[in-house]
Amino acid sequence: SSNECEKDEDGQGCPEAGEKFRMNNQTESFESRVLVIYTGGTIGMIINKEGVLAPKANEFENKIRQNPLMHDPEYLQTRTDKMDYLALPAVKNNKRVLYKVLEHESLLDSSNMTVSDWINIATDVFDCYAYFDGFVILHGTDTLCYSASALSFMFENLGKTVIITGSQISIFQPRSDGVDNFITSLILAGNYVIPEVTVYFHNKLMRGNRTIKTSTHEFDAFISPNCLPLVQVGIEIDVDRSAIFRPYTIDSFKIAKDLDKNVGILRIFPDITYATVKSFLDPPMNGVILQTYGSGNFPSNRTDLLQLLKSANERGVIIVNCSQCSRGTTSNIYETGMILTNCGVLTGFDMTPEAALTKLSYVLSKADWSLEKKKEIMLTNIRGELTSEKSSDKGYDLVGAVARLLNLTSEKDKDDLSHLLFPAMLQAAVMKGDLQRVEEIKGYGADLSMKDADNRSALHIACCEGHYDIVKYLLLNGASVHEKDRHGVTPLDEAITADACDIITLLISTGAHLTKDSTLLGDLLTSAAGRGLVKRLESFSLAGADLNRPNSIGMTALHAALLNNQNEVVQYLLSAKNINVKVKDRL
Ligand code: ASN
Repeated sequence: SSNECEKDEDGQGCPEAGEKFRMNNQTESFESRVLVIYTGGTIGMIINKEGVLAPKANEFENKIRQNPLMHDPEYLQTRTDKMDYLALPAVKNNKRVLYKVLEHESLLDSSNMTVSDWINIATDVFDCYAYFDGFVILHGTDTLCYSASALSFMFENLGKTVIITGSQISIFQPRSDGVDNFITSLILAGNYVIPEVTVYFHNKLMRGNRTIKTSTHEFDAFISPNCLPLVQVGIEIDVDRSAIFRPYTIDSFKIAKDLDKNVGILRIFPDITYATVKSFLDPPMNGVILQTYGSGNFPSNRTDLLQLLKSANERGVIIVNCSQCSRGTTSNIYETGMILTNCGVLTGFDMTPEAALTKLSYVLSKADWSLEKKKEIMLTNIRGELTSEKSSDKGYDLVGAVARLLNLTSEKDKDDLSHLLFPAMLQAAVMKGDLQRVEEIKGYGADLSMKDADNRSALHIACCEGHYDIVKYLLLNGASVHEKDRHGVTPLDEAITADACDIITLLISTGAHLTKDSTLLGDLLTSAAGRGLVKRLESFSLAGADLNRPNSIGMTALHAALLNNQNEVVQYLLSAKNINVKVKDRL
């Protein structure tokens, strides 16, 4: 729809805004890039002249640069390419995180956040999507759960890690909780592909749309009452990969910028008046989250209110029933719950009020969806925000069976075993091109996005071997196009090397993009042209490469083809779109 910003033709996001981050610098395979979007909040506040905490423009990055815990200036000094990023100090067994800070024009206490600020954040992520491995959003804690929930719905087919964090004490004060929240968020965003909007706070990474703020003063300010954390951080970083909610679509990253503001949360209390409920449901209200008692119960003797709900539903207002309790789900076990269903009120399962409200706002804005479809989506788990009754059937527990045989009992042992068994089984099946076997292995409880010791996933291998059907199956089952192996190779790089055009097209439709910096890409193009590899150049072009991209000495593919008498390549290049025949090399 017109309010969705899609990627431009070369797959590199909206160029004007993201252009400043185009990769003119080499990123090594042991490095990753993270964009930090600083929106305000206590985390960056400084005591002002009046003696109170407030955000101050153009101060955050300067102060961070002076803090050796957050920036290691020496690391980038040795580089010849004058990279002006910040570099996190080295962390054992992790990639070196290089990061940029994008500061919002007006820094906000998050109580001032509005829908338009969510759109600004979403647009920043979208514009810079191709240039970074992950994103960290610094945000005030007060409305952080609303923003996290809203962004989770606004981001469609998200493939990269987005972490929102903040703090209770400013990062510039000695007892700050912000230092760990910031540094660990950077480490997680730079090292793990967790394609969700998440919240990192006090040693836990939680699904954003599952969080609620529960404390005004404790460092442990957020909980995820109905969903275990995705990552627990202690001495080790313990990622629960099976808990990650992945997109199961062949579609690229988009943002939905239109949210319906005519929504609200109505908390029921004893003796709430007819007038209050009536005025709440009156036009222009389009959607209401009803916060009811316990497991979704409503006073069944209030026929006056029930009639109001019924007629609002008949007018097309979507009403969703969520509990006032944070833990647990709404259900129809009592008569006092069932009566709401009879009035057309939808169950909200275990959604938080923030998630339910922002989801409703997102769903209502979809002009091309029918009212029936909007209601159906409200009942469906679309971003991991609810646990419905239809929980997935895990199938045969292969790891459990092998663990019993080997007398392995702890969860840690079983987890290690699954990381040994499944990647090996999957790789053997994928190598053979045996899709049926891959499906069987999934039935044994395998997470198809698991990686081996070299960080290679089943998708890498399927691309490298050119098995289109398996690539498609893996993508439809949550495999990530953004995972890089130990050498920084992506599934798209593999498909290019295999000249598998159909796979390249499929990966691009799923949001894959080239990750090589400009000159490295130029080197690859000139090398292919010099060797007469027309097909390879076609593959690069299909993957979004500009065939004019020069190599390190300013030579293009056309130069290399002419120099090496590769006539077929010359003909191909001259017939290609937008080839520049006038470009001069450095000599
Ligand atoms: N009032 C602050 C905010 O939400 C609270 C915080 O960040 N801890 O911006």
